[in-house]
Amino acid sequence: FVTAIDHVGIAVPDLDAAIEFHRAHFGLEVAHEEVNEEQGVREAMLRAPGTAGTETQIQLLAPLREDSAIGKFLAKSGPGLQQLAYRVSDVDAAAAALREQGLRLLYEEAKRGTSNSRVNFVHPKDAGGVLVELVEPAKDGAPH
Ligand code: V0V
Repeated sequence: FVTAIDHVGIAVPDLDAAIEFHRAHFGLEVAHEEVNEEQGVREAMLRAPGTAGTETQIQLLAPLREDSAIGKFLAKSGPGLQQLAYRVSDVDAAAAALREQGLRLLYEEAKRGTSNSRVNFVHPKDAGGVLVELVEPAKDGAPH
């Protein structure tokens, strides 16, 4: 049910500084930026120049609060890779299939992710130490 690697998420203390770092050293462009209050993040999706935005992107995640997922991650592990996100066509079906296989999903129901996508997560302890996100993109056709 995985159709693509949607994005790789990096926890950063300062979003603007991280955007500038990835622009200056790797030439990545900002495809999208938003605040997700529920997840406690200010975030940006970055893409390689000239790509439409359907390719794998880099998600920079900065905490809005210390007690958010990213705030806790930074306090414990420091800046770095925080998540791997698989694109799926149906997040509810994907979550149900993985639950059936004995993996713990973090949410009972999918939550709102970037650009009105629907997301759920596999617990990192059930996925080889990797926080795996499942992303069902919004149906409006906007890539991100
Ligand atoms: C924690 N652990 C991780 C981890 N976070 N391992 C790998 N990758 C991570 N990102 C380890 C941690 O070191 C512990 O291992 C163990 O899991 C339990 O951690 P904990 O400290 O007890 O738990 P918390 O309170 O740090 O919570 C961890 C989870 C939390 C994964 C449950 O971060 C969470 O709910 N994440 C899902 C939401 C999220 O990440 N939102 C921000 C992105 P030891 O020490 O016991 O061995 S928002 C987003 O992605 C959006 C909007 C989007 O893409 O659209």
